[in-house]
Amino acid sequence: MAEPMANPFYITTAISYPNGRPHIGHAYEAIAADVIARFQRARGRDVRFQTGTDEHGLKMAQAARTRDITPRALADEMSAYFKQMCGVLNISHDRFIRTSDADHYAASQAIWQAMEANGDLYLDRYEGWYSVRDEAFYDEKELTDGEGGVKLSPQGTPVEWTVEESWFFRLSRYQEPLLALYRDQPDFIRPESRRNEVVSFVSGGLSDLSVSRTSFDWGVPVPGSPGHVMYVWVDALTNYLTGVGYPDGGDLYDRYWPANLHLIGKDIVRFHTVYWPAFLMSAKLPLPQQVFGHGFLLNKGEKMSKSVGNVVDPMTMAERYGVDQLRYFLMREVSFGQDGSYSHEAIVNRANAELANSFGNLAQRTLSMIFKNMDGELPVLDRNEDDAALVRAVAAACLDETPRAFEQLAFSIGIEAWMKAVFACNQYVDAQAPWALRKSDPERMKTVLGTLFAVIRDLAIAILPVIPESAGKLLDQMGIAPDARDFAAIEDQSWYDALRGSGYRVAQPVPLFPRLELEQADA
Ligand code: ME8
Repeated sequence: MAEPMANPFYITTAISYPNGRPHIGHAYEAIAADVIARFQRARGRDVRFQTGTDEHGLKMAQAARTRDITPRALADEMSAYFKQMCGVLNISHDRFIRTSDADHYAASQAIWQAMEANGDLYLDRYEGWYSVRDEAFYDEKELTDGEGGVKLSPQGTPVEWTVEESWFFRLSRYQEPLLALYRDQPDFIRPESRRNEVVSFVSGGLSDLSVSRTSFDWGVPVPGSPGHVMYVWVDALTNYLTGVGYPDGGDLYDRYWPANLHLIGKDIVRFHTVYWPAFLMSAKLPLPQQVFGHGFLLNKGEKMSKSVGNVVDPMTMAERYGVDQLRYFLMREVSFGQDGSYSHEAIVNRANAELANSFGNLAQRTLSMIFKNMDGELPVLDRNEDDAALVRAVAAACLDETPRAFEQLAFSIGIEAWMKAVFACNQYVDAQAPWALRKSDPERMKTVLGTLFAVIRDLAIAILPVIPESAGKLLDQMGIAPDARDFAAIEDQSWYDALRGSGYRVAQPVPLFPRLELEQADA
């Protein structure tokens, strides 16, 4: 077993704008980060996992104004839904940060002062294009013409001409250091396609960045500059530092900074791979190891939007399909890093075929045959070559192929390897036909079922990061202790005899995955 507290791993999601309720894209990111966090814990790493809400800025201020409430009241109300979503989806975060938290103001002001001390902040007048929806400034050359003479950002959102006094960050100074970073740390931006976009953007030259606003006051006050609040992205990005105790330092900071992975969506890669490392360099702080920009989820191939009316509430989906079915589908179906599509049919078919019919059925029939035909008692194993081949195939998937893919964040590939091992088990059941052996060769039946019990335990541990509740319930039924559910446990060969010797008996198993109905009102 790995040493406790060895090898820290700090992972963060983006912090979401709580200007409305969470949508399935937010759920997707939280689930992916949770799978990574659980996977790394099972690898023996000392994981810290942070998620939360990004509460300042004009977008929040405007959303609050349309409802005639304060931005803080809107943030309180909506942030609670994001927190609730994390609970429902079984997200194992260590901290849910809100940028309105007091320690976050202190951290944002500290990084500001560090950048100022480095000579990177100056006061000037901002004149240019701003998109409230993206909370982003754009150069004229990036814009396109929309309908009715409206100018649009590269994200397709309307921009407004803005003129105000502003603090500027000398981003232009950081072009060379950033290009050197992308060169020296080739994995800093993943996937490759996002890296190429950023390299080409930065190679084109960087303008200084407007980093304060005077036209509204919903933000972190700029130290020593009354009337200015920080540009929302300065404080938003700093959340990753706040969560580990910056600027005071201490145990959390020493263990977890720099972060190992910022997991974010593809639309905000520029903020995380250009602005954020530049701010950190300016403040003389170590840089995160990696920023991964995942793809977008599309509803039947279409972008979600409130006006199209296809924004799906993840809580409703979890209730309809089951939390683990939803988690499994999202990680299995979408090639991580690319956009992916979901539909009622696709979720139902995937959950039924792979969770209910393949893995669930394998576990159900094995445990119930041991319960009925063997009084629940695990046999002494006398394995032949067929049995050994199955054990090898499952071990190869659970200890090698699946974790290797997960380490690379190639979840669909890792789950596919796991599923192949499940298929191999089902083929083995069909070929060995333990129900027939019951009469013809009861000793052989026992070995077959004991072998299946052993490999199902490995399969359940390997898939635990993806479907923690149902794989956990299965392991409970199998008498596997919660502290023996990691990759080190899979490698340990002594568990089976220990469990057999402990007097453990298989009870009547409880089904794990109900079959979902396809013919229902469409989602
Ligand atoms: O961008 N599919 O917040 P946000 C997948 N506050 N992911 C999606 C998605 C979709 N359809 N739509 C959005 C913000 N996301 C900022 C982040 S971080 C310091 C500040 C992802 O609520 C999006 O890419 O608009 C982002 O990673 C996250 O959801 C929150 O988006």
